[in-house]
Amino acid sequence: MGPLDRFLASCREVPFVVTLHDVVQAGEIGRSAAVRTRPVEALRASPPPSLTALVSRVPPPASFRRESEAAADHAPDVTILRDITGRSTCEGTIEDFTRYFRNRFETLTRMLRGRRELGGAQDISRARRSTREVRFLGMISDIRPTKSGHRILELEDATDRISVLVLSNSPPAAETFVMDEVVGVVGKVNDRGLVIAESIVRPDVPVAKTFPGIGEHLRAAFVSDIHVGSTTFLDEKWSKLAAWLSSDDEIARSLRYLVVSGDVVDGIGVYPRQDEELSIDDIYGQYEALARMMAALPDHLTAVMIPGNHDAVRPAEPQPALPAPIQKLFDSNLIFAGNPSVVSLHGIKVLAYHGRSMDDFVSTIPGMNYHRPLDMMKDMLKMRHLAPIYGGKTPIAPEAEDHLIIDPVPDIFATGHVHSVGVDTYRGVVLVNSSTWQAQTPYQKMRNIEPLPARLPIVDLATGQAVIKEF
Ligand code: D5M
Ligand code: FE
Ligand code: ZN
Repeated sequence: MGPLDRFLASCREVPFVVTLHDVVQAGEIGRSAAVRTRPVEALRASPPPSLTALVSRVPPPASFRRESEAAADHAPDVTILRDITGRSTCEGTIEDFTRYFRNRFETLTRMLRGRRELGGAQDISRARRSTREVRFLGMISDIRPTKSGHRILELEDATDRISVLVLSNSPPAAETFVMDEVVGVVGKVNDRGLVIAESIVRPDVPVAKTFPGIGEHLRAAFVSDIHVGSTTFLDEKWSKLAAWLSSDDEIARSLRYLVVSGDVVDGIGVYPRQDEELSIDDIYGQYEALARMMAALPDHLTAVMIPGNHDAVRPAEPQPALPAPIQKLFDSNLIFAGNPSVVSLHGIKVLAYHGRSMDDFVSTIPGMNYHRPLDMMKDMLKMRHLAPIYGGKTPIAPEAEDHLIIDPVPDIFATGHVHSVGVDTYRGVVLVNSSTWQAQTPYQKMRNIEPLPARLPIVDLATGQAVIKEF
């Protein structure tokens, strides 16, 4: 047993405090994971490339290029590159947590070791004894202000822990750090064994990439948080959306894919007294209603659907795809994937994540709020982790491999959950937050959360250009 294992096994004194409650709950997570996951299906293997799909990758000569292609002329080309469905192994034991955090630490430090600034990084145990400039990597286990307005970060690796002073007038002071993120530090050790940080390096998206782009203007649209079954589901707005999707509008006709990023129904028993706010109080009834809505969408649209915290799968992330009895209610045109998932659409890598961890960003980072999902998504990319803060509102299942690490860097990163909307880019990654089809709920009113419903972000797969259409 290595030092990191020992340190994790004695978790009472360490940052990711595993209490008896956690262990009991983790057992539950493991059990429900075992019940709910299903075998890998044929869909997950790469489909044989159709002639249409191959041809569509070759850009036509400029003179032939059109502003919009008819999606109906192009076969779907969808491959799930990464998700947990059918691969859950954890039982929620202490060993599982140890293994999970070791995997998270090792994967993120491997990314950091590739950064020039961190060349020759040492173990913390060696860095502590150094008197010169030091470089090391660690997981943040504590963050506290000093009396004079500076900050002290406590960092740990498998060998030791060390205190890092971030002076309020130094460059890293401009950054906000969160518990459990993995960073690299360049600094000098003072005579009291404290490291004065010169720079703090995140795994990040190391270089700005260009959007790969496909040969023609096919598009993908993004929805989430439909909340079918809720009394506040906006059925008239949805009907408008459905009518537009089936219309002759050039953009509508060019939509080849619909990415549905979770909370597709309102669910049952998700929060106290939810029954008072349900128009359909049966979980199958809710998915049946959604299946009818999806079946009414035009055939040229292939939907990929992941679950969210209101859906009928285990709440712990990574969540597997919706279970088979629910999938059976839908047309074959729909592809079910886990939360999160990396899905290739015509070769464009889309990372779809419902976005539950944004609750933890909002409650941890001063100045964050539910209307700034794009800022939180940029932070996730900088940290290369979808849910860096452990032990908050986002339940995490300790899988052998950390599926919440952002790898590969996607071309499009889509979230939902906060019932806001926005599009942006970060170092060449197209960011999409996909609104909601639910009006403000009494709970949101109480928490002062103003939703921005019935907005449809659309991304041109040829250029990465994103627009938002309002209904
Ligand atoms: O989330 C809808 C909105 O409510 C979203 O802005 C997050 C917020 N929300 C949901 N659950 C919580 C908790 N537990 N704390 C704080 N804020 C929350 P939805 O997932 O649709 O219920
Ligand atoms: Fe939601
Ligand atoms: Zn949600």
